[in-house]
Amino acid sequence: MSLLQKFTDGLKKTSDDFKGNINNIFNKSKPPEEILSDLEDFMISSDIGLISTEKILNKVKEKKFDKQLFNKESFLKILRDEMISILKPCESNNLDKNTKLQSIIVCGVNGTGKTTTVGKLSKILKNMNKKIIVGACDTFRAAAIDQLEKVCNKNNVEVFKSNEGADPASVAYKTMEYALSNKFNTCIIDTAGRLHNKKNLMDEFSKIIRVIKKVDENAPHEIIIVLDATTGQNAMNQVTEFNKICNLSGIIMTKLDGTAKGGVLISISQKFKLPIYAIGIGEQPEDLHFFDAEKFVEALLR
Ligand SMILES: Nc1nc2c(ncn2[C@@H]2O[C@H](COP(=O)(O)OP(=O)(O)OP(=O)(O)O)[C@@H](O)[C@H]2O)c(=O)[nH]1
Ligand SMILES: [Mg+2]
Repeated sequence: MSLLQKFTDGLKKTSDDFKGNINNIFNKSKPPEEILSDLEDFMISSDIGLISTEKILNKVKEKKFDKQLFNKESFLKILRDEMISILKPCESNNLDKNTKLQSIIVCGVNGTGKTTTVGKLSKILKNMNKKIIVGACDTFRAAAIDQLEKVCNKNNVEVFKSNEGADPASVAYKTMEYALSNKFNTCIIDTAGRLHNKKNLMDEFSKIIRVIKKVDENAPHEIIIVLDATTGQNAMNQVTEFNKICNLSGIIMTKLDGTAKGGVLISISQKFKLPIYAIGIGEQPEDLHFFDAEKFVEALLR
């Protein structure tokens, strides 16, 4: 199956929502002002974000509602061009920084899909012939360590673990040491879900970052926040809050298959301009893909 087909299947809910709304707006004959106001409502409720919505509306207005010029097709063209111009600069698959040991910390609030994403990502990197180790730094629950081992073992990816209740920073440190001395190419650290307003948990997260610098002063090479698309605009706050603690280097957005709120990727890109490394469009190990702006937009507006 082509990547476009996978994106199309995965983004079906958002795409159906987009299509349905746009068709409704243009199906009835209405005064231009009403069309404009409906388009504004549609774009805001689709999580495209205020700034992008405004930009698109201005471009639409430039067409002055000449009936010959302004129709669904010309609106779709403006929307497509604007989405690509926002998303394209955020497209990145540069997770191979060519260092001796690439270290990647994965963070986010509870249940966004971090652990499953670590499993999926390790599969992708393994297929790129990388020697990968994953650190089980969510030590709150034994089940979290078991879950990580399960998703990694499927792909023959080694997991470095300690016991339940161990200090996550110490597990991260030991994982890095082990990775360096055993010549791994990539070290991915899975962390526990944490709410940004829980100071002790955020302090613990800072400690993980601090401690691995003792093994490699350039570490971590990446701090990736995993966001759940179904949370819509709340994902924006999560990026803001985690960014206060660390320098996030990129985003992975999961569960784009489970929501009609896929437009949130556009407002996030517009606001933070962080690389989007990958998107999750399903629960299976192969359902994580490097982000491709054109294919994403094409699937959304197909
Ligand atoms: N539909 C869908 N489900 C996903 C996707 N990514 C993850 N999930 C599901 O989301 C649920 C939570 O995933 P986890 O990987 O355990 O999330 P987590 O962030 O590690 O959770 P905590 O460690 O408890 O914070 C699981 O049921 C996953 O299968 C996705 O792209 N699409
Ligand atoms: Mg987890």
